[in-house]
Amino acid sequence: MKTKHKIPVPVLILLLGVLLAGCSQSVADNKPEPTDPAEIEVVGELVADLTAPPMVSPSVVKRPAKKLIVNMEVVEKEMEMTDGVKYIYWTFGGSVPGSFIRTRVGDEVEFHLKNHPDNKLPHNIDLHAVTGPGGGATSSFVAPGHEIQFSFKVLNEGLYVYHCATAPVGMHIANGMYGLILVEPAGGLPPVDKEYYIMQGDFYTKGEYGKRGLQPFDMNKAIDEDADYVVFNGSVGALTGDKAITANVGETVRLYVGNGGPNLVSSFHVIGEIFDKVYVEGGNLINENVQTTLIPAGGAAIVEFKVDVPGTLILVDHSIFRAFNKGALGMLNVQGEENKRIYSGTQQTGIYEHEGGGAQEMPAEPGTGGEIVASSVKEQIEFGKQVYARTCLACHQANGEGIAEAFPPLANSDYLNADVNRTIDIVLNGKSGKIVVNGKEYNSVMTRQVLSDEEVANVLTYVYNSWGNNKKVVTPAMVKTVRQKQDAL
Ligand code: HEC
Ligand SMILES: [Cu+2]
Repeated sequence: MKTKHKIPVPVLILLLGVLLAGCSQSVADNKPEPTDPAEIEVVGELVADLTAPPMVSPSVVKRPAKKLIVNMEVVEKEMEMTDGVKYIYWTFGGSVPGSFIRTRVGDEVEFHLKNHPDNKLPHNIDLHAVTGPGGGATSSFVAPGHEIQFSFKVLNEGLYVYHCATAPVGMHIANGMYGLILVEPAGGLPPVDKEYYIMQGDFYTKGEYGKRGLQPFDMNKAIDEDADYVVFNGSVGALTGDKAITANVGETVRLYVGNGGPNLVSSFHVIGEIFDKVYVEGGNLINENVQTTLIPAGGAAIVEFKVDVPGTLILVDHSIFRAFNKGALGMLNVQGEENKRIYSGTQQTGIYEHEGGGAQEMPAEPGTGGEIVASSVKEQIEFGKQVYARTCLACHQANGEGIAEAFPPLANSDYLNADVNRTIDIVLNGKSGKIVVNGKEYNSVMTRQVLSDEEVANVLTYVYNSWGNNKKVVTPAMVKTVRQKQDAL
């Protein structure tokens, strides 16, 4: 409010009266907010500015609580895990971790979750910042090509993980379906010079670390917690070299650090720095002068420090083989004047380079089937098993047992065994409506699977030759015939 010193009091009262009567909003801005966040009224609407890691959107600083519209799309896509190694990631917003969401206490989030039409699977979202059933998961289950909307009021400040919670949950998380949502207090967090977003995750692939080609997810290794890759921001080297984060001497740096898991706990450490402040577990408790902070799977921490000397600071999981042999290593490049009073010494580069998998050979053959044509039924079954693991397993489960009421069994399925062309057609074109499998009724939707003739032949040969089915062999020619019939219609 503009007030000058020498306005007579009656005029001031009059002015105030006019303001009160005519402009309720500015009054709302000035009066203190209720202490119970549930009571905070929202003022206007805002579309959330979502950012891919390692960037974060600007602080909410002094903005009032608003209706905050979050538009997030689930995208399943192939990206690089490390040189020559590809992986099919499932992402919130196209990146691992998913887009950073910045809110403040009292915001009313209107969440729009879209599942891209080319995706193969249904997904949902569980936000740890949500007070309500499943953190939103129960209200957000969405099939490919669909959008779902749900709303929640942001009550607790802090840094929270969000993740997919669709069965099999571990697999959705292991494929990269996690991210962070920050809830700032009214007035925002104290200002700093640089802010970054980093999230650790562990990955499980059929091939060992560094084995080339498209590597499918390995359920058994995941259950054994035997990670091939432990990385920051989704891949080896996502924060090194020219992708390192940066700061200048004298600046304060705040890192929003999360751990998506699915399995491993992170001993987060920055080589060459001491955390001046840690918001322990992402909450309100502040610890000072910390060397290494523990970040549980499904948890987060905010760390802050001032960078005093130039050089490269190394971000690691101090379970140190993960850093130097599995990828959990990032870099913060600090530029500026040396300060010999704080640190003097030769600056060497290259001491903390990632070592790679060590003794692993580089095999010549590509990782999975698909592009290679199977030369025998045995090979068809072998390649088909891989297609199954990355395409069908999530719904029909590891041994074709399905999930009661939702996904019919492929094991010993009378429906499957009765008609091979109908089965091919289901894989090519999807299936909806009522069907009866082994005496149980299902009325759901299977989406069209985007696979080559070769892949369909292999996966069905695998299915028919597993779990008590009738051992039929499906050839690419049979798939082609069904596809052509469909195209002719
Ligand atoms: C997104 C989940 C999902 C995925 C992925 C999926 N299915 Fe299905 N599948 C279903 C659902 C749901 C039905 C039942 C559809 C209905 O009720 O009409 C079904 C039905 C079937 C059936 C007929 C019923 C039976 O149990 O015999 C076959 C065969 C089948 N799927 C094979 C596959 C194969 C092979 C793959 C992988 C290439 C696959 N499905 C991928 C969800 C899925
Ligand atoms: Cu998911």
